Amino acid sequence: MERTLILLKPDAVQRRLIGRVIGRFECKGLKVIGMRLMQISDELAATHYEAHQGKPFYAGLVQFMTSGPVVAMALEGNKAINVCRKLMGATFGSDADAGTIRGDFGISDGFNLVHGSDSPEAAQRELELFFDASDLHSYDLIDDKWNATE
Ligand code: DAT
Ligand code: MG
Repeated sequence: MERTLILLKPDAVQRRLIGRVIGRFECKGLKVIGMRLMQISDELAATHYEAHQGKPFYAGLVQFMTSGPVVAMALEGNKAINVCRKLMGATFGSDADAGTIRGDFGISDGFNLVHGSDSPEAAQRELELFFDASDLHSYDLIDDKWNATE
């Protein structure tokens, strides 16, 4: 089982899409093991997106991510990192396939609704940035058997 960090970005919150976006992840079989509505500080945005520092879109990205509350979620499931990236779709809304979150709910390139960790290393780093270990919950769901790896 893998864990990944998902952020519902300020545009998802502002556009009242929280429920529908979380529903996509739940429908697929991912388990919510942590969740918080929060305001990202400039410092947290800078750390989270440190790989993009110096790029032309960086300042706008930090401004966007700190412009209003986000929903941070820790999700768990079989190959969760890659599965969530596929559910999200391509980075830009204008490129993302229909059937994906970015493809179905937005057309903007920068305002693209969701973040998802892109590797096991990133997932571990990002989960630690957004959650204390005590705020991640291990629990059984009645359909765990049907979402198992085999
Ligand atoms: P992703 O969010 O799909 O992992 P990324 O990590 O490459 O994409 O970039 C982080 C965010 O930065 C992305 O969600 C939107 C924004 N972004 C990336 N490339 C951009 C670009 N060329 N112009 C504007 N915004 C961009
Ligand atoms: Mg990324």
